[in-house]
Amino acid sequence: MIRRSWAEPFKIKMVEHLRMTTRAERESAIREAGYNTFLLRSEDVYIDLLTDSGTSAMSDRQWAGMMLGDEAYAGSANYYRLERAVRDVYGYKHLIPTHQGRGAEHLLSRLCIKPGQVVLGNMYFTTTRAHQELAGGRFVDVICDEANDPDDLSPFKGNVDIKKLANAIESYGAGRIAYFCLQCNVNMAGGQPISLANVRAVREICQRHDIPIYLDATRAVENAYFIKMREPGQSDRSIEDILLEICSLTDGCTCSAKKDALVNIGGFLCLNDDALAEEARNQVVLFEGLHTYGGLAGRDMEAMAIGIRESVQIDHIRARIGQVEYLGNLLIKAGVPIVRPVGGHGIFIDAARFLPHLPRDQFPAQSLTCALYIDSGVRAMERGAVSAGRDPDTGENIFPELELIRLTIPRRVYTQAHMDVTAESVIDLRDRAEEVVGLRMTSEPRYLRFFQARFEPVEGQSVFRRMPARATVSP
Ligand code: PLI
Repeated sequence: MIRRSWAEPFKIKMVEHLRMTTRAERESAIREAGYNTFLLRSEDVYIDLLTDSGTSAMSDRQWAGMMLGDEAYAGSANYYRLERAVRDVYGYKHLIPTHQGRGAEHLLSRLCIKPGQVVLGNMYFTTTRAHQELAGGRFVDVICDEANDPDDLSPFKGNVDIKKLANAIESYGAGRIAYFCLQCNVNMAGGQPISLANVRAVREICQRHDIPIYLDATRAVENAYFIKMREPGQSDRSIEDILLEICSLTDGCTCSAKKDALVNIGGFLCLNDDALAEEARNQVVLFEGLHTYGGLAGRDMEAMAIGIRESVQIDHIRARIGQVEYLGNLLIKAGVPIVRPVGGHGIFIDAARFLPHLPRDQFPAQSLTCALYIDSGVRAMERGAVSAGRDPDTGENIFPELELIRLTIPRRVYTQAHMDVTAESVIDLRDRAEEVVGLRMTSEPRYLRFFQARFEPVEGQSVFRRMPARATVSP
């Protein structure tokens, strides 16, 4: 049978113009931004692959829903529609809306972590771990070893290593473990999924030791798609069905609705336990807003309710992940070192291998994001030592096994031609990688330093050792 191509299940009704810049303008913009792509102005960016967070294009139905915002302070109709959508799609009993994912992480960490406790999980995420640490906890990683090998082709590299989990429970003692933090499509590992069989196994062992599991449901829909496509026995099930089963194996979730759920702002905490939910509803009023809006406008909740239902439609998810795969395949074909298999929300380039001449303490991934921006105006994100930050106990830099940059694909925003231009720029850079110099950090914020840290090249005035002689792909 001939395999047919996928195409987007939508057509474009409105466009947003992009400003074209010259290479000289980009050199100057990145210098002013302290060689940190987070500090660029978006008007200086051509193709913005910084993040898939809050950058989705909303549908006409979502925009129409915005007009149905009930902006009552208490008891907004949109809250109840959101509650129904979350119950239908994720299946949890109690919903506490928050302004975005980290609002939910803050609440969960305050509610469930006592100082000195540990949180186990399948790889850290930056904001999630920061809130666990602020609450006095420490994160312990029990992800499988395959997650740290960009070339390992295992289909579920987000899986928990059950042996590591059992060892951690034995060495810390169940009483010292606040909960298990279960990541889906593990972001820092390259968007790698976890299998349903693995979630069931984690549930079984945690239940035996009375350890609750809280899901980070931020990209759980995309994870459910990988389960359908890759896990034996799952191909006939719907995304909705698989997602409901994942959630049913956990005690609640935090979620950034800015990803899967196709909105520009929003998040939520879900809990099954009545008493814990009551406490969360009480505390949310201190930090986010009343428990029926959690920092969101009524219109935001309406857009989220609609986005949640759109997110599980198979045509949408197939095209979304298909586009990521398309870019990944262009780079794989050209021999660019990326994390494989291609994950759900972006392409992760192995910067340590891309720039092997740069030592880790010169932040090769950070340098590569700058070089890419200068070359073509494509904005990527560092996901290596800068993101990993410092050990909260020793203050030493953490050098994670993976030193990556992420080309993150916003949902329903860019075309295949944008992917082609991006791939051409990456491939061109790979061919003159030795021209890229390292960076030193000149200013380091205390929390989540990757957002606001500033850098300078270790030599010269640019991340390029010398201006390339040949023409580039300036858009
Ligand atoms: O950015 P928030 O506060 O809505 O969500 C935080 C958050 C929680 N979990 C996971 C897995 C995330 O990826 C996440 C945010 N991610 C961002 C901003 C990203 O660029 O990946």
